[in-house]
Amino acid sequence: MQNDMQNDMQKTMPHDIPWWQTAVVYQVYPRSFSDSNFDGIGDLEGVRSRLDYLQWLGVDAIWLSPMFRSPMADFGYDVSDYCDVDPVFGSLADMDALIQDCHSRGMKLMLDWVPNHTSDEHPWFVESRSDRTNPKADWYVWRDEPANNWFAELTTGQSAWQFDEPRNQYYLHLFLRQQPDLNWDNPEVEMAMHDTLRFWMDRGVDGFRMDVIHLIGKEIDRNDPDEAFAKQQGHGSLNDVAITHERLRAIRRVLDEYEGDRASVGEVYLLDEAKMVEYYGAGDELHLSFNFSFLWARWDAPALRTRILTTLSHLQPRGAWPTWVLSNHDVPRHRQRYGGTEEAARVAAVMLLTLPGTPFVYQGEELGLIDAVVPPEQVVDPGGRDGCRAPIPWTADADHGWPLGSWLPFPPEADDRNVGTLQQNTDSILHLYRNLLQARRGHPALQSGTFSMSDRDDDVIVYERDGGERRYRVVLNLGSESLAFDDLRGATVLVSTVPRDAFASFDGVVPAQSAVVAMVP
Ligand code: TEU
Ligand code: CA
Repeated sequence: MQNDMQNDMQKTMPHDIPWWQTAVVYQVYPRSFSDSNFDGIGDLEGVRSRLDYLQWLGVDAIWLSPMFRSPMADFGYDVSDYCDVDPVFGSLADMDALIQDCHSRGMKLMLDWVPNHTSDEHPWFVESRSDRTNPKADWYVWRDEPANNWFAELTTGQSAWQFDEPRNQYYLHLFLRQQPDLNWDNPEVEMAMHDTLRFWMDRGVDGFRMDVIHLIGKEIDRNDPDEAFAKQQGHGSLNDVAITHERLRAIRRVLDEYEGDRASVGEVYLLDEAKMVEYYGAGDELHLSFNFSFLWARWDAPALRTRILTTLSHLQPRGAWPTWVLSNHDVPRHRQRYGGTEEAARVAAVMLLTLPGTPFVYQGEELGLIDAVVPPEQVVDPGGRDGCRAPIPWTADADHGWPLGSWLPFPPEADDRNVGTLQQNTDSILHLYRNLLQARRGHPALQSGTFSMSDRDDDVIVYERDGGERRYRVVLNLGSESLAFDDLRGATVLVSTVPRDAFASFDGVVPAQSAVVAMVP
């Protein structure tokens, strides 16, 4: 084992570790999770009714994608009131009940704060666009001419500037034109947005996933030299300016006004670990940041080893805590990206849940889902992301727990890949996720032990987590040949992606396309 990736994560005893470091966070995309009133759209009561399931699975925290009031041009990422719940999802009273029920089960709840832009139906924008002198005139980014060459996301090759009457000016929108960018250079905007955080922390939420948080600082009156290259994806993944860090420190101070480790995880959509890590600041900006370089890595052992080691080499010297994410509501599900086999999805689950840092599980990945095939007439997302947002199949019945249908078609194989069916089969991928979550709780070294990766150049990723008293070896065999580890003969296997005879002693052999977590004898 190489020792160069050792870190001092384990030096803190488990009880000193904040919840967001040991937790497994489960992303709920509320439209597609569970529908309580049978209008075909998931809702807050639906989430609440499934907390038994999430507790059975063993997750520690929920990140709830936006449930704020919204015209739904971007399915909730276009907010028209940060301090209310959209009627399609329920009411503020439903949110209070959800927060309380999570807490009574020892689960944390994080909301999805959308600070870069509002909906064009937000009263702030309605006022701002009405003329050039109203009190909100400077709350958005207005110019007489497009101030730069930036492209919008979620549309192909569309300018990020939209002409608007009656101001006879252009406004900036890095996403849809129904999502005007807020002007964070205006201190009134910054204060108003801080108050939206306080509103929810007063109601008890434990933290926030912060949507495209690296965009709240911009150098607007400047062309981007790489923009032509970025035409297909938009300006977002190129934007990285110093002022954002000052604003993140101010946001951190708002979180720190509250008791109880209120946490932030930023969607820093920069495909470069060295840039991404800056958003942790000196421990005074984000608590956690997503890591899209890892998410987009190929299912290939050398590529993954490189991304893991690169990530840790940037984070560890700063004491920044890593996150690991394979799927979310914006990208094709990872089983699909990794070639479609369940074997790969199982090995990926072991990797996700044993790397050093906070793992995020996207609803449905524990069922091994791939994306729904959405026929052209059923496409609703302008960004082409409907497939990964398909509703969760709860039962093997024809309606899969959505009695009057659902807003999107079900994923493939829903007759077999549904919660009810997989719960009954202890060899299922769902039970694998559950076993991994149990193993993390029973063996805290898997949460916060040191990490060291074996130096190899084959199709197998091998690393150890060391808790001081016990060492655990994780073997991820992505290759096509089985591999024998002599020193693991007789070891206790905590988790295996292939069924094993519980009474037989471990022979140290890890078959092709499989993974184990073993206690080193
Ligand atoms: O996503 C930001 C983001 O980087 C995506 O737009 C990504 O580039 C795109 O989905 C291609 O994969 C966040 C939210 O997660 C997304 O759902 C929103 O649409 C977007 O911000 C705007 O709020
Ligand atoms: Ca509903």
